[in-house]
Formats: sequence, C-alpha cells, structure tokens
Amino acid sequence: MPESFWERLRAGLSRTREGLLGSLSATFQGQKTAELLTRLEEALLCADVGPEEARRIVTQVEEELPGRCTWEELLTVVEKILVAELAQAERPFSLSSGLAVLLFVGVNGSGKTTTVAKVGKWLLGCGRKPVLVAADTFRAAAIDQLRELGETVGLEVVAHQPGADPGAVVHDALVHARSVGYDIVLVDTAGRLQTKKPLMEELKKVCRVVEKFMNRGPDERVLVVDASVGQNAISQAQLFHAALGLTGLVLTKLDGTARGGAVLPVVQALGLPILWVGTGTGLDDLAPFRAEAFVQALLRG
Ligand SMILES: Nc1nc2c(ncn2[C@@H]2O[C@H](COP(=O)(O)OP(=O)(O)OP(=O)(O)O)[C@@H](O)[C@H]2O)c(=O)[nH]1
Ligand SMILES: [Mg+2]
Repeated sequence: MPESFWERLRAGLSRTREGLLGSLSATFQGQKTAELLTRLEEALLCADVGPEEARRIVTQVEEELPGRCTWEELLTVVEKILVAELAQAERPFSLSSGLAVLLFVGVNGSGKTTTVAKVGKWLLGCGRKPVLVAADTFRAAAIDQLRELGETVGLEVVAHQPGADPGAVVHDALVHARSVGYDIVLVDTAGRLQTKKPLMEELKKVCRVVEKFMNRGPDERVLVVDASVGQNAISQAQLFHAALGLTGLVLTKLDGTARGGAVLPVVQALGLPILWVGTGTGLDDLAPFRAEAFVQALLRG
C-alpha cells in the first residue's frame, strides 16, 4: 500500500470533517454544554451518520463529559466512540490457499469496475495471482473499460462478446484460472438497481455457476457502495444482502463527499465488514479499512 494513501484519505474526508467539526469548533467558544451537544448532533446528522447513531453518540458524550470540557477532550471522546463502533467493521482480508472467487456487485456507477482493477493490483502486490472477469456483458464499453484497466495493472481479463451470459463468462474464467494457475478470480458485474428482481436473479445464477464448479459459492460477495449516497447505502445493502448473502463492503468515493459518516449506520445496520475503502480514480487509491486510521482521518485531518 502506498504510504500516501492515508494522506489522500485525510484530504478526501476533508469535506465530511469540515461539515462535522468546522461549525462545532466555532460553537465551542464559550457556549453551554447542552447547546454544544445540540450542535454536535446536528453536525453528525449533516455528515449522514443517521438519527439513531447521532443520538447514541451524543448520549455517550453527555455521560462521559458531564459539565465543562476542553475541545481536545470532546474530540478524544467522540474519537473513542467512533473507533469502538467501527472496530466491528474491520476484517483484514485473508484467503486460504487454492482458487478463490470474489464477486463484486452494486448499483450503477458505484465504482465496481474500478474497484475490481484496484483490488487486482492490491492482490498482485500481496503476491497473489489474480485474473479479472468481465461479467458485465450488458454494455460493450464495460468490457473495454475492464480490458483497459487490466492492461494498466498488468492483469489478464477474461471476456466474452457483449450480450453473452454472465454465468458462461464466469464458468470459462474458472476453467481458465485452474488451467493457468491463477489463484484469485475477480468478477466484475453489471450495475443494477437492488429493486430489479430479474437482475438480482442473474447474480444468483452467477453464484450457482461458481458453486457448481467449486462446490461452494463465491468466497466473497462484495457490495461496492458509493459513500456519497449517504443513508441510501443502507437500503442498497439490505436488498443485495437479502439476495446474495453479502460477505463484505467496499466503500468508494470517500474523496469529495461530505457524507462519509454514512459508514456508521451501514455498519450498524448490516454488521458487515468493510474490506477496502477507495479514495480516488487512481488504481492505487484503495486500502484495507482500519477503524482507527479512518476515524483519525475523519476527525483530526
Ligand atoms: N472520486 C472517485 N471516483 C471514483 C472512485 N471509484 C470509482 N470512481 C469513478 O466513478 C466512475 C464510475 O466508476 P466505475 O468503476 O465505472 O463504476 P461501475 O460501478 O463499474 O459502473 P457501472 O458498471 O456503470 O455500474 C468512474 O468515473 C470512476 O473513475 C473513487 O474512489 N473516487
Ligand atoms: Mg462497471
């Protein structure tokens, strides 16, 4: 992982941070605690942590800091609460030896194709042998996009013609991976609204193809979520989870959003780990999620 990743994350989260802390630190000068807590709750809501989360955090701050406190004390308590809540979302990515399959799903434009290439590059850096699969056969451009990204990161892309059956592409990719000796198959899928049943069925079919070949479904079923959709992420995640039994999330576009706080309700609602976070369009703009580093970047900049 490039060392500058967290610097980029800090820069990326600056809009969330400014919304969250900018108004608060101004308020802090000489106001009563009760007023400060109201402003803290408002600021948390603006960062899209959701009403329940905001209330929970404020109540806890109230308990831990009765009476007066310094700005630093307030920050430290909020930091501690957020790290404790997000720690459950940390799950370092690890795979047993042998062939593994990672399926990436999500709504249109959430960042799936870019993420597949970024994760491929990241795995390559970990000494794995990944291959990318263009199972978004819906648009010709999607296949070309993955091919180009694959070329940039130096990974082979298995693809069929536009309009082909995604299950058939995945099957071919598995056969190919086994014969060549690839150990991780990263499957890019077409964007789809979580409410479109036939399209969700198509994903289930891809899972069945993997199951038939591997005697188990995809090792990771990863929902790629655009962090800037804020609270919307919850309903997306719930419906994809109901259809596929998700194993983890990737949170993209943490750069340039003021709604980075949405990570909290998503983690609370689903209890799913965040496997990676993405902070830019570059192919190095990805890192495993770490609660402490994330909260530091969010609050301290
Ligand atoms: N700023 C920013 N842009 C990103 C990030 N990840 C992806 N993008 C951009 O978001 C746009 C959509 O990314 P794709 O990877 O094509 O998204 P997708 O989910 O594959 O889209 P569909 O296949 O159309 O559903 C592209 O312009 C990407 O460069 C990120 O972390 N930060
Ligand atoms: Mg795509």
